[in-house]
Amino acid sequence: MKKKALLIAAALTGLCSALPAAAQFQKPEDAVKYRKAAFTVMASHFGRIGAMAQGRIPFDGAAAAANAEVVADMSKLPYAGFVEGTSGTEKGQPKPNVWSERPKFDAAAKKMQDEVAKLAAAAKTNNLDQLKAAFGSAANSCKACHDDFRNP
Ligand code: ASC
Repeated sequence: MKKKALLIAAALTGLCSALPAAAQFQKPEDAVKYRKAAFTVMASHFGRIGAMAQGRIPFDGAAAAANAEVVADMSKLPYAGFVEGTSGTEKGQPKPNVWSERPKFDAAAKKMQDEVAKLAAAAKTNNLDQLKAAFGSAANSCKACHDDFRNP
C-alpha cells in the first residue's frame, strides 16, 4: 500500500511538471496581466540603473547592485505568461511570430536573461564603466526582442 501511494505520488509529480505553463493561469487575460506586471517591475528597476549609466543621477554602486539583482530575478518570470492566443495588433502587444517562431523568441528571451545576469555581476564591481557597458548590452537585448516580436 505504501509502495502504491509512492507510485501514485511519483506519477502525479511527473504529470504536474509536464503541464504547460498555461495551466498556471485561469484565463489568457491573467497570463497577459502577469507578464506585463513582471516587465513593469523589471523596467522600473532597469531604468534606475539606466539613470546612473547615463549620468542623470549620481552613481551609487550599492543601489545599482540591488536594482540589478531585482532585474535579474524578474527576468525569469514573464515568459510563462506568453500563452497561445494572446498576440495582438495594438502598440506593445506581442506579434503572432512569438508563437510561430517560438525557438527564436525563446533564444531572444534567454539572451536578455543572460545579459541581465551579467549586468548584476557588473553592478557588484562598483565600477561605473563596467556598469555602463553591461547596461548597454542588456538594453540592446531588450530592444532586439522588441524589434522582432512587439508591435511598435
Ligand atoms: C528600458 C526599458 C526597456 C529597454 C529598452 C531598451 O529601460 O524599459 O524596455 O530599456 O527600451 O532599448
